[in-house]
Amino acid sequence: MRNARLYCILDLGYVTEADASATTAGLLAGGADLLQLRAKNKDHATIRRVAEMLMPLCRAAGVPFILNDFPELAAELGADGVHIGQDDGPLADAKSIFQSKIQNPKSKILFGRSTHSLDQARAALAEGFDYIGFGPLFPTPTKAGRPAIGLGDIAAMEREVGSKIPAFCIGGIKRANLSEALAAGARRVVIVSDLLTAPLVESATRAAASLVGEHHKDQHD
Ligand code: 3NM
Repeated sequence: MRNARLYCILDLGYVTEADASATTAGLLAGGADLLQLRAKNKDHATIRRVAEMLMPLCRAAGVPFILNDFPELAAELGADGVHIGQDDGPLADAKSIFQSKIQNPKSKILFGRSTHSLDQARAALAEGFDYIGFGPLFPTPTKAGRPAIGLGDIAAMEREVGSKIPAFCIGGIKRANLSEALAAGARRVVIVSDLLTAPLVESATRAAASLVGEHHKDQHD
């Protein structure tokens, strides 16, 4: 987790259930370091079915499988982590819901929080989250209506928060503008639609992973 640079999301808004496994295999083969299942407006049965297809692929690749929302379902499924938003309550509540349902106690479950400002990023660190998302940097159709926060606070966020827990910049990041985000100080990124809609998911993911990795090497950290 500490070394994760590219966080990919299998978002059922872009990928059909029938294509979920093949697309996930492409993301993993291309170098995703973390994989989240995001399934807004889907029922639990669908989420469970898709998660059960994706989890063995993630496990075989040694990549943590994170469920967006639903700590209870994440525990039942044996996911490696849960990602929650600003409106999903305190970390302590998500943890206790998770703990009440967990079947096989694990040494480490990852809890991630979406943050949309430097203050929210600081708060998530103080609360004890294992990692954060920080964005959206650019306008994005994946979270339509949420205003972009721009690139100006990335450096301060990385200094104050990203130096303590992994912080993934997110929102409207594509291979085409990734260098811009990295130049502004981003060290880890989430890329969703640009990879899911690419004709060749694996090579698109590999290109993104290599851009993040190369930049990182240049920074000597
Ligand atoms: N969360 P894309 S932005 C899921 O800012 C999500 O918290 C965001 O998708 C946040 O790479 C976002 O297609 C969408 O823009 C990311």
